[in-house]
Amino acid sequence: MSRILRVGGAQLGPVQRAESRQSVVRRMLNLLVQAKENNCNLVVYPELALTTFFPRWYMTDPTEIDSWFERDMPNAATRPLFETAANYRIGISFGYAELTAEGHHFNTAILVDPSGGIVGKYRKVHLPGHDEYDPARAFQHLEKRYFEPGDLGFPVWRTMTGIVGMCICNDRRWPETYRVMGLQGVELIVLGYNTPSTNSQKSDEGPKKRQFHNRLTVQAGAYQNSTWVVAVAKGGTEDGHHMLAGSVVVNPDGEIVAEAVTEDDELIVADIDLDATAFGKKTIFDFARHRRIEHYGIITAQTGAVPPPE
Ligand code: CDT
Repeated sequence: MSRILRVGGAQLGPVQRAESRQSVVRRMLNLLVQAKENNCNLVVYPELALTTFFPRWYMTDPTEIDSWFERDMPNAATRPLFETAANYRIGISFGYAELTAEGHHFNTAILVDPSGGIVGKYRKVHLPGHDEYDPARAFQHLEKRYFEPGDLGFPVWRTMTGIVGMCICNDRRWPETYRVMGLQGVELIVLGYNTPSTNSQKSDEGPKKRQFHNRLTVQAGAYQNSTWVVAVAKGGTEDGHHMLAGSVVVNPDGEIVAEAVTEDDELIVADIDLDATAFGKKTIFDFARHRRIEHYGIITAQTGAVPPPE
């Protein structure tokens, strides 16, 4: 049986603060129509796809904060996306801010299979930024204020003929993210990101270096775990803040096989042969043969670096 999936990376251009969920969903539907015309089986959208990247705003009013979150999924705004995707028999994945019935706030992504059912949920583990207003930064990145760290780990799911996992934005910079999924045999990792084009704490770190780090981490994660990775951005200038764009599909050798050329709504398409993950998993990254876990304990025993005494 062929295990070739045609995947669409549905990059979104800027989403302004005033833009409604309904308007963003219309843009997502336009990309879904393009995906249908290209015979895609799966479409991946960015992190926090339904709104502007609101953690750049410092807010204190809980009602205002909660207005950026979704209490149900699907809901009235996103139902057309679920229904159209199911009608087209296309799986989708997208990110949104999740407010649970118990009042917990997460930066979440879901995986929806071609029948329209949610098969997987992931809550962002590595939250970047800070939790209080920081006047020293050129702009704010308040994910630690608005979200709790994800509580679901890094699960993978058997769906769409493969083993699929998710992570979100900053997670892609951490090798642990890929390795935990790699140890579950992951064949395809889908992720969305919202990366500012400059470093708010280092003004000379601009788009060129940020794009280098973006690709470095995603390509390394793919290669070292012999998995496909589809990384999908928001791009362009959101409320005066430029976002990185640069969506890519990376093969299990770590090579880029499709990449966005604009900073706007754009669909990139690639055929992903899930069987192409097997060679690396059987040879250089045959974890069962080559990993030496007796030397890795420190990775889960401590968080910060502890240099040797002087
Ligand atoms: N959304 C997100 O996780 N963005 C981060 C920015 C890091 S700078 C605080 C990223 O890793 O791209």
